[in-house]
Amino acid sequence: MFERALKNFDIGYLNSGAYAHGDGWSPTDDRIPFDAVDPAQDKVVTQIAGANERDYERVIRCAQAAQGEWAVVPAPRRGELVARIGALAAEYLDDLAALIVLDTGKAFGEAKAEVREVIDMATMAAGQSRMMYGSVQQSQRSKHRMYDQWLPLGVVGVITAYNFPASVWAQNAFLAAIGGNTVIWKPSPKVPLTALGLQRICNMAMNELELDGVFSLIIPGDNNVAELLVYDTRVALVSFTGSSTVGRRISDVVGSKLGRRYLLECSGNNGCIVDQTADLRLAARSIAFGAVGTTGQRCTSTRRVIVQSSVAEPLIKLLKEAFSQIKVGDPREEGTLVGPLVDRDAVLLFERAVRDARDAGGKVAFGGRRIDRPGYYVEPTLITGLPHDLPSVQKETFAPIVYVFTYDTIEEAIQINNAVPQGLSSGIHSTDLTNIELFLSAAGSDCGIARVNMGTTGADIGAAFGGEKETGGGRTAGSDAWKGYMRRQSVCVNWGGESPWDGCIRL
Ligand code: UN1
Repeated sequence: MFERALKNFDIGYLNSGAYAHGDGWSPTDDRIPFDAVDPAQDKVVTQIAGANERDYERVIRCAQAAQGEWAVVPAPRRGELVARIGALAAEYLDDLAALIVLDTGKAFGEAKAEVREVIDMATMAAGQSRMMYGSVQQSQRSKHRMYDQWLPLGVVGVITAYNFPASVWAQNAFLAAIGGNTVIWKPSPKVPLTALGLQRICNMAMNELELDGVFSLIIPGDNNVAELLVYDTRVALVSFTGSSTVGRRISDVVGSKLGRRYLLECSGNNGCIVDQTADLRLAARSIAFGAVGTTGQRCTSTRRVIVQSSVAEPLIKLLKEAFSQIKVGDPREEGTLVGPLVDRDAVLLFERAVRDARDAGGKVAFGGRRIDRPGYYVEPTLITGLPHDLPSVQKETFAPIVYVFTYDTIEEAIQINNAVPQGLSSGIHSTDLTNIELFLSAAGSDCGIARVNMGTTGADIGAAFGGEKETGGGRTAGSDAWKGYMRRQSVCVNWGGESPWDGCIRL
């Protein structure tokens, strides 16, 4: 299946790392190649000729030239292009999922779910393309009509992380495209295969519909070329998914030029409160998957369980039971729920977080070790007995580690939930209406996402996705997130043939 996926997407031994529509794929010679590594086996799958500065220049020029034409294509027709990409993603679902597995090592079922998210995003964006409404306002002037309209921004740069190599691009790129923007994608070089596959699908759709230059790709092996996109004033909006450290730099650089925009979806550090009225089995199931799904490498992963003291013991017991059922292994093997971490560095960060916890007096209640086999495997890990304000708990470690804290009052639980610099996702497991409503009130969770009796991961694309504080404040995906990719214009039309100056100016 993996061989077939590579073949179907024309992925060979050395692959071009840049595509500009109208100009095609960049040459591979004279570029510094880098490896595409399968983390499940620690094996090189193929190589990418890292895009260089000249490639970037070609890509931005083509994207800019195409944008003028794309902006005046009727929005529903733009939606048709996105819908076609969605239909092709459905046709190539297994192949795309195979590329995601090769890139990330996530379980095949999870990879397929990610492709489905791409398809769903396409369906939603295509529908949205007919519903980019602006409101009508009441003018105080006689015979004047006043309304909002939404117009394209220009070229949009989309920088994505390794953990969701397909869906995060779709969340951004499809909304940007229906909004009349052309899109340059800069994926993480850790996951180049999925990007190559999706670009080929975009090319098929663009050729079929004769709508050129909307989606292009740049995969540099080093950050200097990626920085060009961030500094380039020809790029109107930079949407970035990744760490808060990089997000902060992007906000500094992009924000320093007034008129340029950024949309940030950075680190999470997500808490899940479990009170004494909760269905503990349901809580344990959703916490377990929230902690270990995608090997804990989601910005929405459940990292902190905040449990009422009286139910801490039974919940920890259930969590251990759940963790012991989770099959960690090669994503190709039947029944694997958790694959490897993305690379060796990620394993070192996991080990450091466990060491920090032990040094601070924490108890490793489950897991805590790397697994001795080729590839970057670690055990799902449960840690208890730490103070919630420990520095290593305050930062995001992309690994399947969950910390358990206890509390006495619900106010205390909410305070612990909010006492981290990040503000992406949060949850409460409870059957007490007052506790639930307090958690959802202005005195409750300070995060962009609040979940009741469910896990912190697995965002529904129909909702806006993103978070507060160091998560960066951006929103992608559903609800009215499309507005973030457009500019608002307040229009006023005088249709009466009179002006307020008629009394003093006679012409
Ligand atoms: C991310 O982890 O960077 O809802 C974003 C979820 C995923 C998150 C993707 N769609 O858990």
